[in-house]
Order: sequence, then structure tokens, then C-alpha cells
Amino acid sequence: MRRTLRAAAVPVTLAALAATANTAPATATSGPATPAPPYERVLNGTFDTAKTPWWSSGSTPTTVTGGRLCADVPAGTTNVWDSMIAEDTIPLEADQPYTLTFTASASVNATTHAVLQLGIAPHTTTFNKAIALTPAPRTFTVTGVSKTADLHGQLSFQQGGAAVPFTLCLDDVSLTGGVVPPGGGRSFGSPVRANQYGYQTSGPKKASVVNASRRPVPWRLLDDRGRTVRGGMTRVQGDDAESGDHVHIADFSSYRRPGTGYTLHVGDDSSEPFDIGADPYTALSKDALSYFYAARSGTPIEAAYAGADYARPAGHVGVAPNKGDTDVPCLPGTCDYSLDVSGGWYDAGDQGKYVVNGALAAWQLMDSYERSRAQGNHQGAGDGLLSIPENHNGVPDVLDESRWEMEFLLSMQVPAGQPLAGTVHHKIHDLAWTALPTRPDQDPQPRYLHAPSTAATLNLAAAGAQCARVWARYDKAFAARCLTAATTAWHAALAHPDLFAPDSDSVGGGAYDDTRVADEFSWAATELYATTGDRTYLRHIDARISTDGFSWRDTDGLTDLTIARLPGRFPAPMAAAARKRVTAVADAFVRDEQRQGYPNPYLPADGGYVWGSNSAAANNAVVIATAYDLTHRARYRDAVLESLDYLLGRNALNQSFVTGYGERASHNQHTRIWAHELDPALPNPPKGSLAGGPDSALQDPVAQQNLPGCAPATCYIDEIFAYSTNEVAINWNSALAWVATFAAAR
Ligand code: 9MR
Repeated sequence: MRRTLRAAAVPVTLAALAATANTAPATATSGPATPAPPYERVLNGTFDTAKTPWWSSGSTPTTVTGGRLCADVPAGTTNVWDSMIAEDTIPLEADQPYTLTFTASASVNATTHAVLQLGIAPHTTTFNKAIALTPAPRTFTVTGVSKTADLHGQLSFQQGGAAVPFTLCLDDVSLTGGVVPPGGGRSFGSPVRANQYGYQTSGPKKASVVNASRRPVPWRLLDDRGRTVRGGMTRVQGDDAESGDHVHIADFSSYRRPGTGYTLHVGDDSSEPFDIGADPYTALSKDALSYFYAARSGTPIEAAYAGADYARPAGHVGVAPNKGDTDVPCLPGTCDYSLDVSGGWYDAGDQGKYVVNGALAAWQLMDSYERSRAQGNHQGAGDGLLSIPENHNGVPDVLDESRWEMEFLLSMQVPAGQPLAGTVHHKIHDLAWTALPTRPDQDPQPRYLHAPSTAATLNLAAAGAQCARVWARYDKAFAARCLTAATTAWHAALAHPDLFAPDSDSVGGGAYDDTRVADEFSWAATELYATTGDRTYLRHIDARISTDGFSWRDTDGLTDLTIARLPGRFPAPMAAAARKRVTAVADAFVRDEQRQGYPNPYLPADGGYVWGSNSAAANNAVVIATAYDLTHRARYRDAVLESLDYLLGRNALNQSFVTGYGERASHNQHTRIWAHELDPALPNPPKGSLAGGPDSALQDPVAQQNLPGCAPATCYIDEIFAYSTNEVAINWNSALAWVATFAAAR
């Protein structure tokens, strides 16, 4: 139940909210003061078609009928909050009046309580008023003054303890108040934005500076003792469309003295501090890869490896209250067997496990290994580098870690003798969303296998073929298992090319829907050909990399990246063509990065940032890095390092998106495990966790409440319920790990 959520640390944005709330709203300089506009604080109070983001207690099912929200209220519950209809994450300002109006009726004369309070401890109340309902709809008004500034306001209608069951209908719910306009009151700190972690001694060193001047302005680099060690003039980059900022670039690349606590100054403004060092990225590579151990399912996370804060009992090993994952049935009506699908990594802030995303993340770790081996990079191909149970076992740690997922992926294949044998279940997850926080071993939800999909089947074929290749030298039996599963999956996909996971299947887990699988066919054929040399796969290899990049849904680019990684295994003309395309796309990404005020290699054609835009940035950096491997041209390597600058703070938000890396680093990511914002006894996500990043489509209520009107590059908030901008996810950390490992000097 939501009421168990606990106190939140006050995020920076709340401080901004409080500060803004204390200043009077803008008024005309003469004449009577203009009253603050009545800002609407409720999302979807008219219930025209949908009920989101409203929710109700399990006891109180609701439907939207005739443009109203109607609820079946049970009799005989104990507490008034045992029957609730509510909306969460309503921003409240301290000392501001709020006015609620709504229309309501009940099938019998009954009472509800209209309550505005914090949805998390200490549940500070703005108003709590008993409302007498009648069969005839009536309109009510309730007012109160908020005592606190908090993003976690909760408006609810509570009617537990009713003597007889009744139907309650609500409409035209409106809550107005506050002086901060929706999307206002945000502060991004200093206009001088640098990589808040560290620059490589030999690499580019630039900061982006928001400055209205049309002419260059002076900058100074200060060391940790406040001495100016270098100075220069900015270059005027100009108006930056994605952020709306007018940006200058300060370039101090020529400064090469290692040290800590440097700051870049323009006028009275200074950047967050940063280091300059020979190898800042070995640490990031290690931390980004260590994320996966902390996210493992099916095994206790041990303090000896993860640190005491991150230790937890094994999740989903068939021990109550868990109902998975050792014997998981199919969703009713889809099959009549059950599978042991324990293990793998939890996908993200939720505890679902999804084959398409898991295979991409595992592939990316294995690709990092293959790349590192080919390039002699110890960090990505060494044993004993990560703090995991399998270190010092003679196998590179990154392979050990990816195997944890591979074993799970193999277990998702439909067994021989069953209908659709050889295809792969799309996903396994909870029947309903659990509350935040929920530790994996405490998840009480039933879990189900969802129907097989062609996309999942081809993902297993691709990752399985790669698995066979990379494990051949370390564990022949495992390599053989991977290859058998991959070829079986391939043939099953050919036989069933149109099993599509629906986009509507997103309750209790993500949909990961994908109806275009030509790209997965090509990628799987590429991996299978690279491993086996069997020419029958060649005619299926037809996808190409493009400036759309790649993702769990669009894997076109992985065809060319694999060919470019392993040119000797492909016919020479294919290898030459792939190489040409990869470098051309990398050139475009470098151009995109350089023509923006902030060095993001992701510049979508429509200007909008997608859900998980940081992974798009990191994956585009992977393409640029691959161009470096193909050409050894320094400009590609420099562009990769600047992409890391973007992720680590040189951006429109002055925000490092990597936990533990920088003064203003994301740490309230959406996760049920490391939900420190909601329970101070829990840790923040582990160091090296990447947040999803700006998403200009505002796809969750927190984003809709707090980010309307945001410039695309600023549509981000470090708040735990903002899942569309601030989730952790395995495919995002795999991209970060790949890039950081590339950048690591060892
Ligand atoms: O990364 C996914 C993104 O591309 C989609 O737009 C989004 C909505 O479908 O889902 C994202 O994946 C989430 C998944 O559905 C459930 N687990 C958390 C994932 C990261 O937010």
C-alpha cells in the first residue's frame, strides 16, 4: 500500500520550489496587484477517457464510465483509508492556499473524505474534510494551506468503514493553488558546465558556458588552492536549440597537469570541481560494470562483493513471499507448462526480466569483451577486476557477469515437445506493479511467463551465437549449449516470423513491444555467421547502421557493428561496406555533437529526446568509438570523451547522470531496491548507475507535473517517481560500461 512509503530526502528541486514560493508572484508595477493565476495541480481530473494517473485501493475497483470515475466501495473495511481513490506526486508549496473542487455522487447517502496530504511520511495534511454524498451529483469545494513544500502531495478520496457497499462517482476534480507555474522554479546551478568527474590528461578538456554575450568572454582555470593556472577566451557557440541556451565553449585542452579540485571560472561563476588525470575512466568502467552484480536476481548479493549497503537476500528463488522464479507458469491461456527462469538481472527499477533488453545488455558486455580483446584493453578482458564471486576464476569478469544473464536467457526458450518449441518467451514479470520500495525477496506478486515473440527468439539467437564464440576458449560445453540454443531459436524464428509482443501488455512490467523484426533477423544472422561461417545465414544479413542509432527495439545497427568488429570473419566486400557505413554514421554523430552547445552525440531529427536518451547518447558514442577502432583517428576518440563529458555534467541541466560521479549527480533514480529517497535506511543506487535522462515526451506524472514547457535537453528530474526520465536499466548501464571501458586507458 502506498501509505507505507516513507520520508523523502528533500530534493534540490524542492528547495527551489520553496525559495520561489517565498517570493511574490510577478505583478504589474502600477495598479492593483494581479492575482496569481490559478494553476491547476491535478492531472486528468475530467476522466474523459482514462483514469491514469489516478489509482485506487485493491478493495475499490474503479472504471471510467460516461466521462466519470466510478468506484465500487466495499462495506466493512476498518480504516477510512482502506478504500481510497488517489492521485500522487502533486507538487505543493509551503504556506500556499489550495482549493479543491469536484463533483461527486453515491448510489446511497454516504461519506467520503477529501484529503490533501503528503503521500509519504510524515503525511503532512493540508486538508481532510468529510463530504456528505447523495445520489444526486453535487459540487463541493474544500480549501486549506499547505504547511510544506514537497513534490509528493497526494489528493485522495477516502471512504473506508462504510456500512453498506455503494458506488461512488467523481468528476471534474480540480486542485488549484501555488505560485510556481507548472514547469517553473527549477534551478540548474552555475552557468559554467563541466564534466564534474574528470578529464583525461591527454584528452579534450572543454566546458560549456551559458552566457548571453555575442562576443567571446574570458575564462580562468583554477587549481584546488584557488590559483589561476590557465586562462583564455571562450568561443561563441551560439543558440542551442535543444536547451534554449546561448552557449560559449571554454577550451582548456592544452592544460595537462594532473590534479584534483580544479574549477573553471567565467566572471563570478564557477563550475563544479573536477579532476584531471591519466586514467579517470578505469574507475567508471569498473563501477558501471559492477552495477550488474548488484542487479542480479536469484542469488544473495553479498557484502563481501557489493559492500554492506548493497547486500540483500536472494530475490525470486521460490521462497515466500516470492512466487517466482523457479517454477513460473505461463499467463493463463498461453501455455500449460512452467519453467525455472531464476537468475538473470532485474531489468531496471522494476523486477521484471525481459529477453529483448536482457539480450542487448548481455550482448553489449560480451561485445565490450570482444572489442577489448581485439584492442588489447585489459580493463574489458581481464579476470579479477570486478568484485564478483567469479573473479580470479580464469575467465574475464565481464564474461562471468554476462553469463549470469545468458543462463537466464537460455532458460526462457520454449522446451522441445511444446507448441512453438525453440521460440523464446518475451518476458517474465509481476502480475501487478509493486510499491516503491520493494526488495526483490519481498515481492509478493505472482509472476508469469508471457507469450513467446519472434523478437525475443532472435535476440537469443544473436546473443547465443556471440556467447558460443566468446566462451569457446573458456568453457566449451557452455559455448556448445549457447550455439545449440541459438540455432534452434533461429529456425524457430524462421518458422514463426510474426509473433509480436503487444504494446498493451504493460501492467506489472514493461511491454518491450516490437513489430518490426527484419532488423533482429539480420543481427541474429550476422552473429550466427560470425560464429559458424555457415553461408546460409549470409542472405539474411541486410540491415544497415543509420543515424537512428540502435536500441532494444531497433537493432539494425548491430549488424554493421558486429561485421566491423570481426571483419576477418566476413566476405571482404561486406566488411568494407560495413566499415564505410559505420564511419559515415560516426562522422554524422561527431558533427551532431560538435554543433550543439553541449556535447551530446544524440541529436534526434525531430528535436525530441526519447525515454532513455542517455542510452542513445552512450550507444551513439559506441558507434563513434568503433570508428576509432577502424581508423585510429584521434577525433573519434576525442568525441567519445566529450560524450562522457555530456553524461557527467557538461549539459543543459548541469547534471551528472551517473551516481557517485560529480557534485550534482543523479542519486534518486527510480528503483525499488535502492530507494533511499523514500527510506533513509536504504542506499542510493550504487556508484556508476546511469539515469535514463531527459525525455521530452513527459511520460510519467512527475514529469507532467514538474516539466511542462521544458526544452528537450532539460526534460529531466532526479526524483524517484519520475520513471520516464530517471530510471536505472541494464541496457543503459551496459552502454555506459562499454563507453567507459573504451575510454579507460588500461
Ligand atoms: O527503455 C524502454 C523505452 O525505450 C520505452 O520507451 C519505455 C516505454 O515502453 O520502456 C522502457 O523500458 C522500461 C520497461 O518497459 C520496463 N522496465 C523499465 C524500463 C526502463 O524504463
